[in-house]
Amino acid sequence: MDSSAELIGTTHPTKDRKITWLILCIFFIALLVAYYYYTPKLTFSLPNLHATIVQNLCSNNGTDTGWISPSLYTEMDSYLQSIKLAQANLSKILRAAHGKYTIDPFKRDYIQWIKQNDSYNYPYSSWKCTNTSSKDPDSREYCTLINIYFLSINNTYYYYRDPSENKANSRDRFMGSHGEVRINILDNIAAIKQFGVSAILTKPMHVGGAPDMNYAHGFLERCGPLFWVLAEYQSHPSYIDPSNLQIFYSSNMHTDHSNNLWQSMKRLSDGTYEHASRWNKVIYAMFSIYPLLTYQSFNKTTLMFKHMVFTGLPWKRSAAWGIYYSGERPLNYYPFNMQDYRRAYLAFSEWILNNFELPSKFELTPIQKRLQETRKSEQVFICNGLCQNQPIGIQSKETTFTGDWIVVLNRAGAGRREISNANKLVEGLLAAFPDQTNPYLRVWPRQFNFDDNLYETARMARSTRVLIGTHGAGLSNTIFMRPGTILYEINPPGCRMLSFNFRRWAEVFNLQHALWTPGDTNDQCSRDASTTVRVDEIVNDVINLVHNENRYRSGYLSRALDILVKT
Ligand SMILES: *[C@@H]1O[C@H](CO)[C@@H](O)[C@H](O)[C@H]1NC(C)=O
Ligand SMILES: *[C@@H]1O[C@H](CO)[C@@H](O)[C@H](O)[C@H]1NC(C)=O
Ligand SMILES: *[C@@H]1O[C@H](CO)[C@@H](O)[C@H](O)[C@H]1NC(C)=O
Ligand SMILES: *[C@@H]1O[C@H](CO)[C@@H](O)[C@H](O)[C@H]1NC(C)=O
Ligand SMILES: *[C@@H]1O[C@H](CO)[C@@H](O)[C@H](O)[C@H]1NC(C)=O
Ligand SMILES: CC(=O)N[C@H]1CO[C@H](CO)[C@@H](O)[C@@H]1O
Repeated sequence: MDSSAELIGTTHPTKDRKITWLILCIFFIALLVAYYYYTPKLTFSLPNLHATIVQNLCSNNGTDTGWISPSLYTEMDSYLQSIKLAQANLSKILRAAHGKYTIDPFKRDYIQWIKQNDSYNYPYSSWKCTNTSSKDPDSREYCTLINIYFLSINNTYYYYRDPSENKANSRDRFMGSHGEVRINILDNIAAIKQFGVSAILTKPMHVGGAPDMNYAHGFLERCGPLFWVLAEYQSHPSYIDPSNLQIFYSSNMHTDHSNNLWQSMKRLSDGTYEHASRWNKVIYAMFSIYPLLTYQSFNKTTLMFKHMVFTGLPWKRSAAWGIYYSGERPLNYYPFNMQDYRRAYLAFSEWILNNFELPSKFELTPIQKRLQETRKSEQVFICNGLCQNQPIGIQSKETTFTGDWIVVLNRAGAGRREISNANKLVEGLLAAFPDQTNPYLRVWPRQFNFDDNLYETARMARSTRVLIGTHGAGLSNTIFMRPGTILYEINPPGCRMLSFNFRRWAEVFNLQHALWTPGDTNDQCSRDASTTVRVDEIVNDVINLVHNENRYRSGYLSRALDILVKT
């Protein structure tokens, strides 16, 4: 039976029914009005877009959950709390705030002087190696050696063997991050005694070769694995305690990168060294609060290293070289599984962001938090080509890297690997994403290039949602982009295969990857050539990718967080 008929009853059926309907209608209208006025509104308002055709990104038809799923938001929050706790008491010399950073003086208590007249009893040496998860013999283990003597006059290391040590277990070769290091075994210390030990280096000393000055190789393939293995060595998988580590470049720094190495290093009056390049200098200050030493730091004296740390060859741990690349890089393996790489580079990038006091990849901006708390999706207006392509709002002269950006990365004027019509591409994107006041996603209003200021670079990349750029070292900065954001790679005609490299990095960094390249497989690839892009194709791709980012966001972030905290 119809329940309304039952309610209405039996007297004066027609008139009563009309009145009842009227009352019900008024009641519902009142409800609607009340709802309209009393529902809390977001305090930012969206522009009035009469007469323009726009796509409203991600209207989820009332099933909004916020910027990401509520459960993930909670998980991310507890991750952030735990990191804060774990790292609260680490001593550091890097200070960052309000868009600037400074490096405090290095600590000096790494060296203990021995007076020649002191009776010094020469302790025995020892060694211990621990296997890593790599199966490659050259990076299978990291080793700690205790009490190693060093004649800096001729750059020779000595292991003073305890008579009780099993000679069959003795070892005189260890793999450093730059190659093999030979340690001479001594059963009689007289050879050292004649010179006399003048100082003891008390901190664990990582022994390695020269840094690679190429940003992609140096930053991703040297520093990345260095972070990874030192964090493992110190048993804190997501950070390094810089008060418990010093770095020493052995004589291999001479041969590692031809003769020009010393140009990138500056010798200070006390024999310690400093990196000349900004990015190396600042990353060094994250690794250690003690000064950088080389085999030329010791004025030809004899010393003892209390702890030396050998970490195996780092490029055997690099995630990049999955295919044999025309003989230039004959490194055709991935010794670890993908999850290990994802975890290692995620931890590396989080560690750098944290050192710079920049927001973690798992931290929402204030405006994203507001969306989260009010359970609204962001709204980004996309002009699909039919609307008047007028930028809305003031054309941003933004130079603070705080929003979320679509960025065209280009080395304008460099003469190699350029996008020749990058300005047209920026204009096309501005027309498609016309709202320059949108607090969620905007187009960086001109071409962008990174420089060697790692702080600014990390800040900008952390705020980039879509990075469009040609194959090159600048794409290394995608390491700072949030999981699920997009690397849009552009390669010159015929150079589709070049993408193997940054495509692989994008996978390692938990990003989405897209590729645009003109021409076909018969074109000769000239990898430094300029590329003229078809703007409408790229703009269309970007519109789709921005939709995808929104759809996949919770999934990517949640996987990344699982990798980081549950392994
Ligand atoms: C940090 O240091 C403070 C003061 O010494 C101490 O109370 C606190 O427990 C330490 N926190 C951690 C996480 O070690
Ligand atoms: C070491 O001791 C000798 C004799 O006691 C003394 O003549 C000499 O000056 C001392 N050397 C140093 C460096 O203190
Ligand atoms: C490390 O692995 C190698 C090769 O699998 C093995 O021979 C060696 O005993 C292992 N060392 C340790 C300390 O587990
Ligand atoms: C370094 O000097 C010591 C002491 O004179 C000598 O025994 C050793 O053979 C030298 N090492 C090299 C590699 O020349
Ligand atoms: C080397 O010489 C410099 C300058 O005299 C001095 O400051 C430094 O302590 C010396 N280092 C060693 C290890 O003797
Ligand atoms: C019921 C409802 O509001 N449906 C809308 C859901 O979103 C799509 C795409 O924005 C609209 O086309 C539907 O009308």
